[in-house]
Amino acid sequence: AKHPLNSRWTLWYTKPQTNKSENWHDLLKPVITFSSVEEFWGIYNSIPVANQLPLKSDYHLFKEGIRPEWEDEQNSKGGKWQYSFTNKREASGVINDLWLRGLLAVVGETIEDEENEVNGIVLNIRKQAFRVGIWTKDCEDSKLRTVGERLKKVLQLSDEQKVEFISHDASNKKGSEAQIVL
Ligand code: M7G
Repeated sequence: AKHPLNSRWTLWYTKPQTNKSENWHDLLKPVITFSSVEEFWGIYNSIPVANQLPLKSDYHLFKEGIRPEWEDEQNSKGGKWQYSFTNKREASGVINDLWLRGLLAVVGETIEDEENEVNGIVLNIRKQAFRVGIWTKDCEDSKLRTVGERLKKVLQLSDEQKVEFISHDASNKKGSEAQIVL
């Protein structure tokens, strides 16, 4: 028997832009939707691990029905908790495990209690960093703190390694600053 997850999840992939005529929407595609622990592992074991992905690609794991875009109405009032691993040489040894811990905390819904604030998790592979972000429905400080604190634990960060919360509104403006730092 399969062990059902509490929610259904869709894995998305953003492939790197290879020419300037390709826009965000051409590059972002759903890969697969699943709803059991066994399906999760089957998928996880058949896709490239984090440190084998090409530069400028992303993984996104979101609740079914929510597109991993600011424009989706479930995201538009929200934002993201994020951490950037800027020492890529050092991080490439741990990012596979940390990303898996992130995925498990999201599909197992241990990243929050009963707030139902988390829409998904994103991994960005960039030249300067591996970046992990948890996308939330709202920007209300009181509801968000738990998620930020849990993200720090999931990513095994020290007290000095700060996660920051940025609303999607703010990240669409240049020179945006984090609204909360933990
Ligand atoms: P990024 O991947 O969040 O960060 O955004 P990066 O600057 O480290 O690569 C890169 C670019 O992708 C943005 O400037 C947008 O052009 C596009 N983009 C990213 N996201 C998450 C969205 C989105 O949700 N909606 C739209 N329309 N474009 C996006």
